[in-house]
Amino acid sequence: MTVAVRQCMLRLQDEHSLEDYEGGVPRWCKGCGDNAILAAVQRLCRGEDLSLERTVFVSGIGCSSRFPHYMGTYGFHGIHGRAFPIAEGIKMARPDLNVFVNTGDGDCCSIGAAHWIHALRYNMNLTVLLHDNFVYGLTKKQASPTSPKGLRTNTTPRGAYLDALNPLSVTLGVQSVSFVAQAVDWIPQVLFDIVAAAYRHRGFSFVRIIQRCPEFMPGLFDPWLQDPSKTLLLTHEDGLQLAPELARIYKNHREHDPLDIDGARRLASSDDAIPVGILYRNPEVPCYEDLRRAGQARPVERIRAGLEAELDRFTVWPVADTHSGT
Ligand SMILES: Cc1ncc(C[n+]2csc(CCOP(=O)(O)OP(=O)(O)O)c2C)c(N)n1
Ligand code: SF4
Repeated sequence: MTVAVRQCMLRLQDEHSLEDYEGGVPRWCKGCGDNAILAAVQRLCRGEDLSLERTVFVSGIGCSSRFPHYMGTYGFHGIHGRAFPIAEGIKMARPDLNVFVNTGDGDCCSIGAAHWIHALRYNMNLTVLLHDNFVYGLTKKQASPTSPKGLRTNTTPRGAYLDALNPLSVTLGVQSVSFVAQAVDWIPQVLFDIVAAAYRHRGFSFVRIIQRCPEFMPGLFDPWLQDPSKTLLLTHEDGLQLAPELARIYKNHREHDPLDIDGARRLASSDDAIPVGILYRNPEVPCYEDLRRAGQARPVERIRAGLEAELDRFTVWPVADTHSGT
């Protein structure tokens, strides 16, 4: 069913069903963590009753970047590393839209790294999901900036030489950062709660989701799945709140105030248990689209006059022919 037909039908409905947010059938591998992220996002859209025609998912290139195809909303499958500028352009033109970005660790932290830093600085109201599987999945196991030191890949057959880049620490180092969280694909309720908090934050909400790639990194996170004490859940009345069932399993949890940026930086760089929750949130950081009063309609006449003036600069006007007397 096309988006247009679907929209006509939806106008007759009061609210959306989960199926309304489903797009194509996902082609990710069995057990790929991207499936869990998709389920959490579709649940969020349903819970918030987001309108299909006012919601757009933007991605770069990679397995994770196939995300927009699997949503029933609008989407833009961009080019490698360029999801941020595309999303920013959409937000500038249409600040009323719900704009999500899905990006892989290669897409965001390698080829797109410059765009990532500047997007953080601009703090536009975007919900950004970094699907971090520690490897380039689509191109069949090449090292990414988040690959663990020593990882053997097709581009590092003797093992990766460098320490991994930490996306949380990088993000928390940018002056106008406004929301940073970390989730893991294998605790679905917490993943959902974090994605929902990111969506509700007005500003650039950055969620790093540790995502399993069973195809090229099999068993990498088995120790964390088998031993819940290796995951540190961050709770707070203004952050994540744990359901009693989860609190019984994940006993390693502690209070962390999302306003505490020094605490957030310490947690981000800690080598102990994986911190999961909202590390930092500051709703006071201004959004670039507000500073620039984005989305103001420009009258067609003004656009036409501007284009005419620009074209006139390059127009070669015919020179009067003095010999023919014209
Ligand atoms: C300019 C450019 N360079 C390289 C590529 C090849 N390429 C496609 S996807 C990709 C890496 C994807 O890895 P990641 O962003 O981590 O996503 P994943 O596939 O793991 O989800 C690369 C290098 C490309 N498509 N375009
Ligand atoms: S290669 Fe890895 S990241 Fe890509 S779809 Fe398969 S499991 Fe997922």
